[in-house]
Amino acid sequence: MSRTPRIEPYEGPAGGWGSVKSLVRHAHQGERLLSSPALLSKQNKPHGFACVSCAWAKPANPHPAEFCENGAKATFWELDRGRVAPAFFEEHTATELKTWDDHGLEAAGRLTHPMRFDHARDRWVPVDWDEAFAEIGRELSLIRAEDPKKVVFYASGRASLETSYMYQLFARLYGNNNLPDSSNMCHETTSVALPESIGQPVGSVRLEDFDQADAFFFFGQNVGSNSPRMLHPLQQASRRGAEILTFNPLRERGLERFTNPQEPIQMVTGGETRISSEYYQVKAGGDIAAIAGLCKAVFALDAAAMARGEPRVIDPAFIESETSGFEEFAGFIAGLAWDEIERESGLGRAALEKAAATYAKAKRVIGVYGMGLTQHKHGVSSVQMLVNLLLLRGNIGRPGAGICPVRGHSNVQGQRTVGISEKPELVPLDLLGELYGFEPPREHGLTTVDACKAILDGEVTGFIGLGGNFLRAVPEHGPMEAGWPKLRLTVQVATKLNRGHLFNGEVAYLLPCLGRIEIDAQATGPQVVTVEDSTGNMHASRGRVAPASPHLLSEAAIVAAIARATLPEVTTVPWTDWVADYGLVRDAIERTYPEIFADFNARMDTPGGFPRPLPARDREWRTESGKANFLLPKAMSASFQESADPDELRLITLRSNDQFNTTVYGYRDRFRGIEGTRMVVLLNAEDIARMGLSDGAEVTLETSVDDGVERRLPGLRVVAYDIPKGCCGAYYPEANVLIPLWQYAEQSKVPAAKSVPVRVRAGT
Ligand SMILES: Nc1nc2c(c(=O)[nH]1)N[C@H]1C(S)=C(S)[C@@H](COP(=O)(O)OP(=O)(O)OC[C@H]3O[C@@H](n4cnc5c(=O)[nH]c(N)nc54)[C@H](O)[C@@H]3O)O[C@H]1N2
Ligand SMILES: Nc1nc2c(c(=O)[nH]1)N[C@H]1C(S)=C(S)[C@@H](COP(=O)(O)OP(=O)(O)OC[C@H]3O[C@@H](n4cnc5c(=O)[nH]c(N)nc54)[C@H](O)[C@@H]3O)O[C@H]1N2
Ligand SMILES: [Mo]
Repeated sequence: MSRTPRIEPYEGPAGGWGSVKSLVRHAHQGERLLSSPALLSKQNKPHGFACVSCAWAKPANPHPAEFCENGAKATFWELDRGRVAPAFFEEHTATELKTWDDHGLEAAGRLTHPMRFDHARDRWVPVDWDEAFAEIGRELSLIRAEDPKKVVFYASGRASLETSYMYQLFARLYGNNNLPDSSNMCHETTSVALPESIGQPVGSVRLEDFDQADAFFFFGQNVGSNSPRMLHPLQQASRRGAEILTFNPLRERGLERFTNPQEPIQMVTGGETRISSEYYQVKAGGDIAAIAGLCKAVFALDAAAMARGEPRVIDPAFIESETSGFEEFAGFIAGLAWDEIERESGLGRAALEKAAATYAKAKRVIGVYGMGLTQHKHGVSSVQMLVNLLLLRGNIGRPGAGICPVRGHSNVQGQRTVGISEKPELVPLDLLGELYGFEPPREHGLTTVDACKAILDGEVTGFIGLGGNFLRAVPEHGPMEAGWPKLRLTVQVATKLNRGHLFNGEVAYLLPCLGRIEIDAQATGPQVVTVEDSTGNMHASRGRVAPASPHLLSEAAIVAAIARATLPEVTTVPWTDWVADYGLVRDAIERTYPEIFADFNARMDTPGGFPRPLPARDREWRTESGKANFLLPKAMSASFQESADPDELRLITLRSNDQFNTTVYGYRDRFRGIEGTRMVVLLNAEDIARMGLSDGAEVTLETSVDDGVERRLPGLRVVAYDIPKGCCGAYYPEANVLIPLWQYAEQSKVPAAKSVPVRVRAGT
C-alpha cells in the first residue's frame, strides 16, 4: 500500500467508481476473494449475516447487494488471510510491536491461539484454553474475595445479544455493575438525553419513515463514511425532492453528493444525486446556538403567520396535549439575542432563517445526528435542543418524522438493551435476581471515564475486554498507557491484535474468538446470533465461512467458561446448555425482557428484523411528566469555555473513510483528498496565514489546558481545509493523546472528543 502522502481535493461523489476501486484493493487483503461476491450477497440479508461494520437498519426488501464500501471492507478485514499465530510472537516482542502503527498491528492478521503474556520474555506465548480459564477464574475469585467492585467488564459493541446477555449476567453474579461499553464514548449522551425528552433511550424512527419524510436535518453525522447504506434511502428522498439540511463544520462529501454503485446507469453515465440541499458549516460545539437560532426564526415565522391570520407554523394542538415545558422554552428563546446566537454557532442570522423556513415548510421532518452532537461537554443539551426543534411542529410520533441517532457498532444499541449498562436503574435487576436466585448489586457501576480514573488510582485491579481496543479508544493515552500495566489481571477477547494488547497486567490473557461471519458450531449444530440495529429492529445472523483457526472459541463459549471457572458455586445458570444452544439464551432474554423480545426465537428471521416497541412513536411518553419535554440547554456553547486567545483552537477528532474506529484499514481518506498519511491537522487557510504557518508545514498540537499534564502530538502536517476559523481537525485515535480525561459530557460522561482546546506550534 502506497504511503507517499498525497493531499488534493477530491472531486468525485461518495460511492461511485471510487468506492468500487477501493473495494477491489481491499478484497485482496481478504482471504476469500473468489468467494467474496457470493459471500457479500449474504450480507444484511434474511438468513445471511449481519454486517460487522455499522448499525444502520437492514431493509426487508434488500438491494441485490445490501452492503456498502465500508461494510465490505469490514468483511474483508475479518476474513484476513494473515494469521497472528504463536510464531508471530516468537518474532516480535511487545516492546517492538509498540512501535508499529494501528494499521500494521491489525493488518498482521487474525489471532489463532489463546495466549498468556510472559513479562520476562516481553511477549505473548501460547497456552491451553483450560489452563487459561482456570487461572482467570482463580484470579477473578481472589479479587472478588477482596472487593467485587475492583473488576471492570468492558464490551465494545459487536458481541451478539446472546453473548451480551450472558456477559452482563456474569458481571452481576460476580458482584458489580461495572459494565461500560463503547457506548460510553459514543451515544451514551443519547441514552441520557432522550429518556428525559421523550421517555425512551433510543431513536423514534424506523426505516419506512425515511421514505415518507420531506426534510432531514443532519447534525454531526458523516453518512458517507460511517453509515453509507443510509445513502440509499437518502438518495431516494433527494430524488423525491426532500430537503436535506446538513450542519457540520466540515464539508463532508457523502453529505454533498452520491453515485449509487448499485445503479448501473448512474455508474456508467457518471450521474450523481445531490444529498444536501443546504449545508451549514456550524462551529464545533455551536449546535445548541444554531438550533436555538432555528427555533427563534420558527417563532418569528409563527408570529408573522398569526398576524396575517394564516395557519400557525408551530403546532399548538400537539404542544398543548403532548408536551410539557413549552412556555419556559418559548420564553428562553425569546430572551436570546441574535448576536449571541451568531457568535456561538458561527452561522449568520440570514442562513439560520433560511434553514428555519425550510423546516417550517416541511410536513414531516427527521432529525439525524451522530458524534458531532454527542461528544461535547453539553452534548446532552445539544441532543435535547434537536428534540425541542422537532417538538415545535409535532415532528415526533407520526409517520415520516422523528429523532434518529445513528448508532455506531453493529450491536451497540442491542448490548444496552440486554443489560450491558453501568446504570442499575436501566436493568430489571429484581427479575434477574428472581430468575437466577441471587441478590444483584444495586450500586452504580463505572462508566468508561470512571473506569479510566479508577485504573489510574489503583481502585480497579482487573479488566475484562469483550472486544474493542479500550486503551486506544479512550482519552489521555499518556497516563493511561503508563498506568495500565499496574493492573493485576487483564483479559482481552479479540479477533485481531491491537495496541491495547501490548500493555498488560501482571496476569494477562489474549483470547481469540470467532467473528460474526464465521460458522459457530456448537454441540447442537451451527448457531444463530442476533443483533439490534439503529432503528430498534432485531435481526438474526448466521456465520458463513470456516473459522480462521480451529482453536478459536465463540465469544459466548469464552464468557461461559470464564463464568464457570470464577463462580463454580452458581448452579442456577445453565452456562453449558446455553453454549450448546443459543436458542436457550434467547428464551432467557425473552423471560427477562418480555415486552421487547416476545416470541424471540420464532421472530428472529423476520425480514427487515422484528421491531422493539418504540413508545414515543405512538406518542406514549414514558417520562416523569408523562409528556414529551421541552428542556432548556445548560449553556449556549456545547464546548468548554472559549478562550479570548484566537490561537486556541477547537480540535475535532475525526474518522477517515478508511478506518473503523481504532481499526485503520488503510491510508486513503478519499473524500477528504488525504492519502498516504493520517498525521495531518486540517486548518482554515486564514488561521494558517494568521499563525504564520503554511500549507504542508510540520507542526505539533498541544492541549491548551493548565492541569500539570503535558499533552502533545508532534509530526503533523498542515492541510488547508474548508473548516470554520477557530476549529481544526485531526484523526482519532492518533489525537486521543490530546484529550484530557476530565473533559467529558456532563451527565453522560462521553469524552468530549469533538472540541479539544489546542494550540498549534511550528516544528516538533
Ligand atoms: N466506516 C466506518 N463506519 C463507522 C465507524 C467507523 O469508524 N468507520 N464507526 C462507527 C461508530 S462506533 C460510530 S459511533 C459511528 C460514528 O459516526 P459519526 O457519528 O458520523 O462520527 P464521526 O465521524 O466521529 O463524526 C461525525 C461528524 O461530526 C462532525 N462534527 C464534529 N464536531 C461537530 C460539531 O460540533 N457539530 C456538528 N454539527 N458536527 C460536528 C464531523 O465533521 C463529522 O463529519 O460510525 C460507525 N460506523
Ligand atoms: N478521539 C476520539 N475517540 C473516540 C471516538 C472519537 O470519535 N474520537 N469515538 C469513540 C467511539 S464512538 C467508540 S464506539 C469507541 C470505539 O472503541 P472500541 O469499540 O473499544 O474500539 P474498536 O476500534 O471498535 O475495536 C477494535 C478491535 O475490536 C476487536 N474485534 C473486532 N471484531 C471483533 C469481534 O467480533 N469480537 C471481538 N471480541 N473482538 C473484535 C479487534 O481486536 C479490533 O482490534 O472509540 C471512541 N473513541
Ligand atoms: Mo461509537
